Amino acid sequence: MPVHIIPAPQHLTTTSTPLPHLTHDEYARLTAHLTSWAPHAAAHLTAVVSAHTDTLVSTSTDHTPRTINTTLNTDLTAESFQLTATRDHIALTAADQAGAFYAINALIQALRTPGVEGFTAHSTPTYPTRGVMLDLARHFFGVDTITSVIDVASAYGLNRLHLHLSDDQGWRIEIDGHPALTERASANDVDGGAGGYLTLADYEAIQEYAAAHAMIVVPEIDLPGHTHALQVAYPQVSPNGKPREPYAGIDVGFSWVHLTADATWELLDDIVGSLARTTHGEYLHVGGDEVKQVSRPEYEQFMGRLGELVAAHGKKLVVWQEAAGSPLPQGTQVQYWTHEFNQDNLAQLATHTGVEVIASPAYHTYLDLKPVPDFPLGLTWAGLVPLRAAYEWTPAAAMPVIPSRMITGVETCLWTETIRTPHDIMTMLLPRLPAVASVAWGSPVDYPQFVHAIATHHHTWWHPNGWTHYPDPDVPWQ
Ligand code: TNX
Repeated sequence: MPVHIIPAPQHLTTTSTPLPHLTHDEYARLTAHLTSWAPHAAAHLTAVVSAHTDTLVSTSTDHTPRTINTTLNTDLTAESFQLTATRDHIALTAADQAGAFYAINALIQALRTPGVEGFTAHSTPTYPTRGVMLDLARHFFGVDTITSVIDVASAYGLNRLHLHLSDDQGWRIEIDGHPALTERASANDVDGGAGGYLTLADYEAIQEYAAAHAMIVVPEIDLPGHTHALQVAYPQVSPNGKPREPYAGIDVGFSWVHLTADATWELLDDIVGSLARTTHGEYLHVGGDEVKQVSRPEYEQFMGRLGELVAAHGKKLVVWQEAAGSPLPQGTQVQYWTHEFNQDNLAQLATHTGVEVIASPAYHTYLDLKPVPDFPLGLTWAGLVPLRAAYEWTPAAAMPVIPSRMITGVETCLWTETIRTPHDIMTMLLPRLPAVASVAWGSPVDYPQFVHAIATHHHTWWHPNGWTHYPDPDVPWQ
């Protein structure tokens, strides 16, 4: 059986001879090679092999020990790799640590399939930013669930975990010097439930786990709208200064902070400062979406000032598309999510210089939207996102207003208004996350090959890992 790697490599040749599993000795030699220059890939290989020894390790002695070569080649495109795996040798060349991690993923994917043929793959990501967003604000999820999302996302080549850490319903991260925030604004969710928040130690643990899986974390504090919870803790930053009760519901667009008060900017300086100090990656996401009740000039002035604040704390900015047209610092990433609203400022976005665009068109990437009409979970405001819609699209065609040279990323989003458990998360992510991840990688294979790969090589592995999936009717599940 030919190998089916997801995301599919741009170049793949197969040999006709089967690829026997590696023996303990071969894994040990491969791990030792990698440890010297790609320790995360080595550790990942060790972890997967020890969790799945019975299915991944051969005890047979019917082939002579393979030659094993690994090479760092910094002339390759960032995160890319070349991998040959046959009964005689394993040769792995990677541009960097991330490339080595993805090569190991490809090897593991291949070895999961009994009787798979040997192969050579050359694989290079098309978009440098490949993300998954998890909304912790509507429902809160802790470290264990977040690390399982990292497991799934990194297995399919995503390199960014965007955490939506504040919204009307709750505040989800500890901020240095402001215990009141998490004491007063975290114990709530869309059901009026217990909520919760990440301590700074949790946040550090998540970032370390992400780094070990070739991912960075981008925290989002949504401003100036989606801020009801912030105002529950700090009424002095609300437009009228009045106390507020926790909000359990799923409306959007009704809250905003006082845009110019000193109290607002002093608090934001502390919040951005704490996040900047505790975030390893170079980006902070500061929202900017769905601010329906302030004038456009006031909004743009606020976003411009917020951009300066983030830059003063040494970070680059990510914002939702509504912020296009505001004075944004060079290097800002603007995250596109819909063409239903905001046509004017999308046109403005196209004229920005030094700004990048991340493609998150809801119709293809919002995995909180239902895959079929009668699905028990999910929203429908932008229609349905069946598996095919998550796979068959291109960023350029989905965002016709945006010049393709500006597009540097693809991100899939999981909002959690209707998502309550870790099982709900996996059901919405699988099998659609590998589909969006394939678009982000720029995989060349067509949809029938993708669903065949899911059916024959992939889902059998999900359940032993505790990952549930939606049985999309397009997939010939076996
Ligand atoms: C729109 S996308 C939102 C979120 C909702 C989501 C539900 C965006 C920037 N804002 O507040 O949770 O739709 O799909």
